[in-house]
Amino acid sequence: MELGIVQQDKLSAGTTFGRLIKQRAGFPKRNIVGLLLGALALTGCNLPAFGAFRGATTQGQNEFHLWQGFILTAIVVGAVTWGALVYAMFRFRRRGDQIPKQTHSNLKWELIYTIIPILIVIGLFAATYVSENEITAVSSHPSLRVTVVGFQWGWKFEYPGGVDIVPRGANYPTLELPEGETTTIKLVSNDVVHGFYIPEFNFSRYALPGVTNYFDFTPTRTGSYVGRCSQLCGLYHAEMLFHVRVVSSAEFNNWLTSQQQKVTA
Ligand SMILES: [Cu+2]
Repeated sequence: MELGIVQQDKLSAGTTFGRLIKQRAGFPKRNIVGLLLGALALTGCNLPAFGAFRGATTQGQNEFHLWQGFILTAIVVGAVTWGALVYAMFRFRRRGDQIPKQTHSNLKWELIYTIIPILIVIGLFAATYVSENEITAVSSHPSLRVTVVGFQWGWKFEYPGGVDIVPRGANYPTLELPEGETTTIKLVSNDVVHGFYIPEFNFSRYALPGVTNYFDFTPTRTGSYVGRCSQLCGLYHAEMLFHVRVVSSAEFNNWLTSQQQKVTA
C-alpha cells in the first residue's frame, strides 16, 4: 500500500508538468495558423530560394516555384512530425512504475495519418505534372530557332542564315538570346551523350546521339550566364563550357544581322 502512495506522489508531481503542457496545448490552434499565414504574407514573394536559382526564363521560374512548393511542403510536414514527436515525448513520458492505460488503435487518427500523406503525394504529383508540361511545352511560332550541337568537346550554336557559333581557341562559344522572346532550341549530339545545362535557367537536357530534343527558353532578364556539360563525356568534358548572353530584342537583331553579313561577305 505504501508503495502505492509513493507512486501517487510521484504521479501528482509529474502531472504538474503535464497540466502545464495541457494549458499550453489549449493555446488556440487558430492563433498558430494565423501566425504562420501572417509570416508567409509578410515575406510575400520574397520567400527564400532554398538554394535554387530563381530562374532567368519563364520556364526556369516555373521550375523554381515548383521547387519552392516542394520545400515548403517538406517544412510543414517536418514541423508537424517533429512537433508531434516532441509533444508525445514530454506529454506521455514515463512518470512512475505504474503501467499506463493500455490503448489499442484509433480509427479516426489512423485514417487521418493515412489520408493526409496520400493527399500530399497527389498534390505534389499534380503540381509537378502541370509545371513540367508548361516547362517542356514547345511553341509552334517561336521568335527564333537555334540548333545546339554537342560534340567532343564543345558546343556549336546554329542560327538562321548560316550563322554558326563555335569555340575558338580558348574562347568558349556564346549562346545569344533575345530577352522576352521565345527561342526554340533543337538539341542534338554528334557523338556521345552530353548534358546541355544552364544552371540559372534551372534547365538541363541530354544531348543524345540519334535523338533530337526540342525545348523553349523565354528569358526574362538581360545578363550573362554560365552553361556547361552536365554529363561526363570523355577526356575534355570539363572544357565543355559556354556562355549565355541575354540581350534586348533590338540588340539581338543587330547582332544576328551583323553575323549574317559576315557569312555572306
Ligand atoms: Cu559533354
